[in-house]
Amino acid sequence: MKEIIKLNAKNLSLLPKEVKTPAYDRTKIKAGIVHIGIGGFHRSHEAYYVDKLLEQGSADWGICGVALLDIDRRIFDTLVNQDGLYTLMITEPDGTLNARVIGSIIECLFAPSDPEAVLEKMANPDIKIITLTITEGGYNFDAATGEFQITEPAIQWDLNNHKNPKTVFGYLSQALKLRRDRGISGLTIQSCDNIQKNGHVIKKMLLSYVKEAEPGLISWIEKHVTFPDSMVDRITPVTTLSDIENLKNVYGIDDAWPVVCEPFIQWVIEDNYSNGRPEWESVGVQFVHDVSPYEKMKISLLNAGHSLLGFSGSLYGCNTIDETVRIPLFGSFLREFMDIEVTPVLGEVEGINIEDYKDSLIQRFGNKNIKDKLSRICLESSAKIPKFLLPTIMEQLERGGEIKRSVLVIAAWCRYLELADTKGHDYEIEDKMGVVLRTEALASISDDPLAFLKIETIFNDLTRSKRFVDTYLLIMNSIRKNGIAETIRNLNQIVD
Ligand code: CS2
Repeated sequence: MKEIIKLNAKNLSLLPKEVKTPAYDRTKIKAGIVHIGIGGFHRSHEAYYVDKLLEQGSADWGICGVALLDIDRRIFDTLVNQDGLYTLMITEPDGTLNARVIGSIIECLFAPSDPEAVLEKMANPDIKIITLTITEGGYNFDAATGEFQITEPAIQWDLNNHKNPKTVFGYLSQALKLRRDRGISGLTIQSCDNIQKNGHVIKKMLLSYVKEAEPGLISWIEKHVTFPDSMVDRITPVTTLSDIENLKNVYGIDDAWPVVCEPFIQWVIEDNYSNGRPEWESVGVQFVHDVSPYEKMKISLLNAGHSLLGFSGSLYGCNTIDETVRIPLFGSFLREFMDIEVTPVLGEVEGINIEDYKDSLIQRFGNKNIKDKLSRICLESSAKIPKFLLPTIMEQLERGGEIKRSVLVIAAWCRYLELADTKGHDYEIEDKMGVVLRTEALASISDDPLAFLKIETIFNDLTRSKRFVDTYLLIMNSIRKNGIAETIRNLNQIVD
């Protein structure tokens, strides 16, 4: 029987030779980055790039990972038990598995039990960058107005409990205040979430918070802190028990929380750092003057494409992205959505051939060894859809372009909410706005057909567009009556 080795620093040298392990002395690495949100995506993306960087000898750029929320306790405990180590299971389309133990997370902190340690760490002069993966919903802005939601209970808590905050805004503002009061240099705050102009957004949200919490700090932030925009990409499904078993069976590694991901990886960043940065370009990161075209392309093709497959695939009874995209009806529908509705709103993207990019997305989605569950894609859609899809609909409405495929995604989302948890439909609603979503989706069957679209914090005033509303009603009606497949098949007849 294969010997099973528990993953930790002491056992690294015992792992099989085929598994790449950190080639650097982790005890000599200093943390230069604090990262908030040590979920799967951070561990497949930034932590991987930093691991490669440390391999090249940049010893000042290790990561201190912060688990911010109570629900992050499990990942925190797991990483602490494994000395910050975990296995990245990079899975090729042909099934080849490349396992790499990542060593770049050299410290971990759990904010709910020691907020002071987190504030002190962020204020430490060695820390030059704070990066964030706090999800699209974590930025706390009203999708309709784009304004910071100051009345949110957690934000109100932070305003009254400066030393014991709960949100990223409370932490950042107090840490920046400590830096200013102690005469320490500013730093860079870098969002790694899928939001267009993510740097601008975090800056605007943070300053709105600071205006209430510490108004005197605003000018210092303006002068000493930068917020680069960035586009991030690597498909990272939720780790399953069978991934954990697979790692044991193939390599004999006992890792309580490995991360599975595709081989593709991309990070395009605006070169705007206030206090130095690693030489990320030496490990494949691309620095550009304006990230917007890259972000827009990625979010409106990849992320919105995911949502399209997520809802329509779920209604059809599929479980994963690869399974859905490989059904010709859905694969071609996705491609039409990309070609007819998204491509016209994208400008030139330097160095990228959009046709090739779309081809590669469809191939990446089809990687049958990345079992990316539709449930992951559909969760928290109230935060995703306004960023991934609504901008495309709005631009197409303005330019008189087609919208029916994008609108079908909204109707499929509403139908998904109507059916969730009913007999024969085992999908769940995992969304901060879940109760409102479900209530309004159900109300749209009986009371007011537009009830769902009238959720203003998501759809703003889109119901004022007659073309949008008419298209939606026709498609919704057909999905309810004939199902998703028939509706896609006959879409050109349903809406001219
Ligand atoms: C997905 C993303 O959450 C989602 O809906 O579209 O997590 C996607 O897999 C990543 O952004 C890929 O880079």
